[in-house]
Amino acid sequence: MRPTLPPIAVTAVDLVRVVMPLVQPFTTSFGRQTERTVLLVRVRGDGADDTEVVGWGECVTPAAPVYSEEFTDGAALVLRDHLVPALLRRDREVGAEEVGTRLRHLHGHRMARAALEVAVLDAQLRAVDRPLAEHLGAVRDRVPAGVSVGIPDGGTHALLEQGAGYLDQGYLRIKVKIEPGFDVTPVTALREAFGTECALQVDANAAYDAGDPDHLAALDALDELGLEMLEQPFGPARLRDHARHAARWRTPVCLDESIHDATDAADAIAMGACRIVNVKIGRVGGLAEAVAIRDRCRAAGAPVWCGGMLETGIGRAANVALAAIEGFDLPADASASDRYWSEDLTEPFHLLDGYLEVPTGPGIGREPRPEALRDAEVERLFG
Ligand code: OSB
Ligand code: MG
Repeated sequence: MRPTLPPIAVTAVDLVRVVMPLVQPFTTSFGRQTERTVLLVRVRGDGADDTEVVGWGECVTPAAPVYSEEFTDGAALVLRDHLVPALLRRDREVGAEEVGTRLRHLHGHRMARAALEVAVLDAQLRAVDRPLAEHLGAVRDRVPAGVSVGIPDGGTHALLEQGAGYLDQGYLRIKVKIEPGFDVTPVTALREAFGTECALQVDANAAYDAGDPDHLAALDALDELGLEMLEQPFGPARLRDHARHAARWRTPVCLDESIHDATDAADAIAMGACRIVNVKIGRVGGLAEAVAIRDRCRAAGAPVWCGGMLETGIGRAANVALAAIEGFDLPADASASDRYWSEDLTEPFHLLDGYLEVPTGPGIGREPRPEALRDAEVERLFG
């Protein structure tokens, strides 16, 4: 990342909430979602020559603390009462690095921080008319797209139907959400239906207990299926469980929930808890940390890939820019807009031969369509 962007003089920070219905329910081992309450951070400021710029960031928190401790109402509160005041207390001239340094004394709330970091960076980049991907050092103009398939209401049969649909559309790999009771049978069926024409991986979202012999038997059976990876079988803090079983499995373990920063990633790889790391801008507190994780993983020889949190076009634009940098060679959980929304908040992302195009406009290269914001709830945090 090039650190030379001029700061912006922030004139206002707003939280914008938009409720977005998903095109179909998304069920994981931690619950069933039918809509997302999208929390956007909007930063307004003056660039170097006093032109007004607006920057956007999407806070990827779920409504409830089911994926990690973070949840949307908590993120809104911590942004309002702590993060934004600490960022602007002494000086309203800021750059994205300040979101790291001025907030160093505050713990956690990485998704909230990340939204603020991306919004500030988006504004800075728009002020100098530079795309985020270029700023990050992108090495490709399109990124390979995977699709994350939730646990379907209709069981294995529905999973096969959905899988076939996504393969027809051209997705380059399928990730299936699993939980105890929905694992070996559906994933085996998918393997048998589509053979090895399709890269297949699974994500347990921490649903398995390494002390339960039935859980371990299911994971051992999945290990026979030649999957690309097994994502986060055990709890976020259960690194020793991951290491113990990863050593027996052929399938590489990928960690998602366990990895909060570059040190977590290096430690997890060093102890054998994973061989692959899922990088999410929100989960790790922003783009700077996401790039630092890439650096540490590369030094350790571990592949990384860009995960998703059912983002709208705002969050996806940042994800796709990140997925375009060196080291992000595996397909991202970045699907086309129509996989999530009947109408995205922004100009949509389309699947082209299994890829999403990296935005080329200034900043993240996407902004909410004004009509999409019409019914939004807006709260002023600063200015
Ligand atoms: O574990 O990767 C996950 C969505 C919400 C919370 C956690 C996860 C996910 C996904 C969605 O898998 C991926 C996407 O945005 O397409
Ligand atoms: Mg995951």
